[in-house]
Amino acid sequence: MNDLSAFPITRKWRAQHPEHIQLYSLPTPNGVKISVMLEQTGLPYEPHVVRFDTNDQMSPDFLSLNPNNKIPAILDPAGPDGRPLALFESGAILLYLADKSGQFIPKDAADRYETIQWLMFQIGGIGPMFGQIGFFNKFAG
Ligand SMILES: N[C@@H](CCC(=O)N[C@@H](CS)C(=O)NCC(=O)O)C(=O)O
Repeated sequence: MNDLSAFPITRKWRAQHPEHIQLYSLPTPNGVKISVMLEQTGLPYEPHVVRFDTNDQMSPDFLSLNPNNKIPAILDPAGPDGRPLALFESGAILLYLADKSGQFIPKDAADRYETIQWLMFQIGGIGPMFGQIGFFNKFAG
């Protein structure tokens, strides 16, 4: 049973597959990071387009999930403890998906923090013109 009705964002962007991760995004540099991660991990997801030309990101339904009016954002019906989890900020979402899938992030604590270090470097130092997926790939395979 995946009841996402408590999340107002699902009123504007209806879930056809409420058992899948709901992705609210657009193919911008920050948006594609999450699409690539979802494709690479194989986690099932349902994409929803947040259109900037109609200011979808400013709509009350979108702001209910991310009050900072930015894509990407996700809603996972099967988050920690089996409860739904809503997340925004590409770095937080990438970490969550890495942990959930057990891919692209090492289990060893030192290697894990090194990966997070480069993730933060990308977010804070390089900005939205690069995707940070490459830093996770260092530990892929
Ligand atoms: N720090 C955020 C930045 C997200 C961001 O800047 N998203 C842009 C598109 S790449 C956006 O949604 N802009 C819409 C707006 O500001 O109204 C993240 O990493 O997720």
